[in-house]
Amino acid sequence: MSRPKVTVVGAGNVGATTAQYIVERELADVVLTDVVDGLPQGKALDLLQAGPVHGYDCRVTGANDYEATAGSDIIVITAGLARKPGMSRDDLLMKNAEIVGGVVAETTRRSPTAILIVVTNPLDAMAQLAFRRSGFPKQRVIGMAGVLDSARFRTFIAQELDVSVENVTAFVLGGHGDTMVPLPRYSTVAGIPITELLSKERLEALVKRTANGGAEIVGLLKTGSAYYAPAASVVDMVEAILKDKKKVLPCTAYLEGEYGLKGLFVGVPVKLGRRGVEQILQITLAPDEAAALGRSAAAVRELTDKLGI
Ligand code: TXD
Repeated sequence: MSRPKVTVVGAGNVGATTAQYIVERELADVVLTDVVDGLPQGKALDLLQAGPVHGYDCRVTGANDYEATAGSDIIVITAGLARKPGMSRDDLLMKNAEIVGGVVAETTRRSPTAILIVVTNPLDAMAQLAFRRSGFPKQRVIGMAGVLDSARFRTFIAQELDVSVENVTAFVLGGHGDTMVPLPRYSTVAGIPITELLSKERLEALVKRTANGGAEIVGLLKTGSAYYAPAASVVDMVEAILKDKKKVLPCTAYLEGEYGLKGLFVGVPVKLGRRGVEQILQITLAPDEAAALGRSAAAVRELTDKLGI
């Protein structure tokens, strides 16, 4: 049986780390592409040479063009510019739209049955752009943000209560960024809602830190943005798809009436399997949660309107 094939576009921090985690878990052969001459080839060769030490046989190929990407099962798009300190995700909008649009055209032509996982910011708008440009069915275009945002929330909850991260599940909805909507009443420690374990004030502080999670790391790194947790989050999605796990994860998906939203990519709980987004799970929101989701969707809509998509 041949291994699945995953193309990772963009051999920067998130892209290269994604490639690394995929082969370390022996999930697929990886093709890594980038516009910078030698960068994807060098990182691919380096990763290949870690294989004997780690004990993986997955092939890793680097390229500056798209020929080697043909017939991919999944295409992960990380190409673009990352945020610098003081720069919002939205500042990236126009530049990254141009990059992602080009990447989608080149890759989908060669892998017409692939599933697209979009990572480039501003995430929700880039997912929508990829959906429109690819002409793919909505099940096969997914944005990564919720897994990361909920991982951050889980980290802070586990730290605060001094419990294992494995005991903590967290639920976030909405767009990636300042308007995301963490849902504490659906976030639990071994099944116990965290609203039972944390004071309102502490909870608010953790929610705030989660929403600001990306900026906190940008502020520390100064020359780039987070990549270990983002790459781990992408690979969780890749694994759920390739292994047809039917795993429920918060992902950015195209809504057609779910949660009262139409024609827009927003973060919601989805079931991920070999066909991509196999189901969108709907829950009843409290009025304040619905209002927060509405505000988040409006922020996404502002960007998609700017792009005319
Ligand atoms: O939660 C999330 N969705 C995110 C998103 C979490 C972390 C990072 N997030 C966004 O992913 C970030 O704001 C950026 O828009 C992307 C990639 O972040 P990364 O940290 O990996 O940025 P790098 O290290 O600058 O890498 C980007 C690479 C770089 O090597 C460029 O040369 C390359 O993209 N690039 C391209 N590759 C292929 N094709 C084209 N056109 C291209 N343009 C740039």
